[in-house]
Amino acid sequence: MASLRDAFKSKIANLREDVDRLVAEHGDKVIGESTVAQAYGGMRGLKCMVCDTSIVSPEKGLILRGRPLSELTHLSPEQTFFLLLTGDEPDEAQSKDLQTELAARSDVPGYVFDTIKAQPTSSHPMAVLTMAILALEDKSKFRARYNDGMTKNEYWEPALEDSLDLIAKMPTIAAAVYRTRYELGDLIDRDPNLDWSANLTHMMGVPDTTGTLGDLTRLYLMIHADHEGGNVSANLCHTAGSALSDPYYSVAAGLCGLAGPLHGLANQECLRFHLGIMERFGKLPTKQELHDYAWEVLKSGRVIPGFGHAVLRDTDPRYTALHDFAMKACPDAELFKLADLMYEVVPGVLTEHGKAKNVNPNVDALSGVLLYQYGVTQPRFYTAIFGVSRALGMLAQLVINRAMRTPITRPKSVSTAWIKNQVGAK
Ligand code: CMX
Repeated sequence: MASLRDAFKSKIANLREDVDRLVAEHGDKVIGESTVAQAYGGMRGLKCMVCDTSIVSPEKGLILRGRPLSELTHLSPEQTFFLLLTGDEPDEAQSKDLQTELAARSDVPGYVFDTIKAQPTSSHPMAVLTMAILALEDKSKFRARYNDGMTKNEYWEPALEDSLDLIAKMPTIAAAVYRTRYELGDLIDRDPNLDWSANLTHMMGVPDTTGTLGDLTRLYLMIHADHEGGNVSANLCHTAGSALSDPYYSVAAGLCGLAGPLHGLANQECLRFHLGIMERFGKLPTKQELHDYAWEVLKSGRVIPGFGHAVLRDTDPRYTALHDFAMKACPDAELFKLADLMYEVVPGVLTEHGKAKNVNPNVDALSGVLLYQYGVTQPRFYTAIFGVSRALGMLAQLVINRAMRTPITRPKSVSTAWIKNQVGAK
């Protein structure tokens, strides 16, 4: 049985050889072009970076290591990290080994809790989570080894060490942010009998009234882990890491992007949107009422959170995974019924509106509803839970990039005057 480290190590030589040959033999071949619209339009669709952990197909959605998400939702988040990093699903012994390793690394130094407690309760949980991760940076083995001198070939080893340390501590840190930020009393110790996911909600102090809280947490943390390389959080982590900023800095950079309302914060916005509707109508609205309200929102210049996507052009399979779960766990919950009503009404309204390229729901249309239903009733915390999960994907990508000796990111920017000159515009 090879541990995660050995399993990944055994792949590196082949990966390097493969890519070195590809670049040597085909380095000058064109794989895409960039247009003026892309340069001004958030580089949408521009093929200029590599990510082997997952891809997002506009029609099929998330595909992890060549397999659609729908085939993989049985995996725990830790097993997903193994898969993302090595390309292989871990066997039972490897899964157990990784669990044990994460448990052994889970202690968080006291000064990290002090950092969390020092922030005012007005601070957003994402800001506090990011600060807490930066407080841990002094423990970076990557930075220590770099300062001592190491070759490029060795970068991946301390990068993986830092990644495992950080992943192991993320639930404890996030739970401390939650309990401190919402003044819920003393911090709760990790339960050695629970896995990485279940420990997060256990340490948050969320009561498990149905015995299925662990299942929801595992699913939530699994489906949010990775979404190829170009999304804001993964891209920011990648760019910071390419400068050889260590994994703590790099994940913090990614989380700062995740905190934006068009990206990870959409889950908070979406739940607030749902609660706002319930408050306004005092009951489940009729289809007509929801239709009119959606139009009111659009006319006021706001977006309808939980719908649309930069890459997807169909219903997000992460939404489908959560929907399947909700159908079993809370089919009669009012908020779930509202989410279903939104699914019936909003795509039509967005189609009439005529702007959004994708009128279907994304993961955020349901993720907050489920958390709320299970007793996590503070929407501002939702993105922090997303962050715990997204750290897995960001770090798998980062370790692979250090193993592949990926150089510093430095695309070329051009000026508007240059573009005008280039295309012959006045
Ligand atoms: N409500 C209203 N308008 C929307 C919309 C929505 N849900 N989705 C897209 N549009 C609008 C855009 O704002 C844009 O308008 P302008 O031309 O006036 O700027 C137009 O439709 C075209 O946008 P697009 O090309 O379809 O989508 P983008 O790639 O620009 O943006 C996204 C993608 C996700 C930011 C956008 O769909 C949105 O704001 N959705 C709501 C927020 C949300 O749910 N975000 C979560 C994304 C999930 C994830 O990060 O994985």
